[in-house]
Amino acid sequence: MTTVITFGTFDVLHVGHLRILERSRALGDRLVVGVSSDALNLSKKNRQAVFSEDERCELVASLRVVDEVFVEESLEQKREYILRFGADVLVMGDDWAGRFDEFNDVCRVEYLPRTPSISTTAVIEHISGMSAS
Ligand code: C2G
Repeated sequence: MTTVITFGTFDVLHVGHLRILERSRALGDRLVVGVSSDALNLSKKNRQAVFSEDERCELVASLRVVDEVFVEESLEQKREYILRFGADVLVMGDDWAGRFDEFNDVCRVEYLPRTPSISTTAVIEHISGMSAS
């Protein structure tokens, strides 16, 4: 059984998130997703997530390609998470390319191309523009 692990905030869930989760799952038999806590997201993005960590976990867990979800408390615990879930593959979007190569000793590390032209920030800005019109 090949376990794949990936991480993210997954705020305002969109097809860019879905595509990397689908592609991650396709690399193994089981996909475990670490969803950033509200505190971790604030420290990474300098803004509150639109949806709470509970809601973001619920949405990600509802996806057919996701087998297990947990709350990612810090970027520094990645090795612990990889070992806890027995992950054979760590997948991240290529905006993180190279950042997690240190884990090559415990799992395969794959960086997949981001889905172009969509981001949580762009979706928020688009909706904000709509409400103004
Ligand atoms: N992503 C993507 N295409 C997009 C947007 C996002 O492939 N258009 C990918 C990102 O590369 C990431 C995942 O979707 O692998 C989740 O993206 P975010 O929710 O923005 O998460 P991020 O802030 O990158 O958090 O421990 C690592 C961090 O928790 C990752």
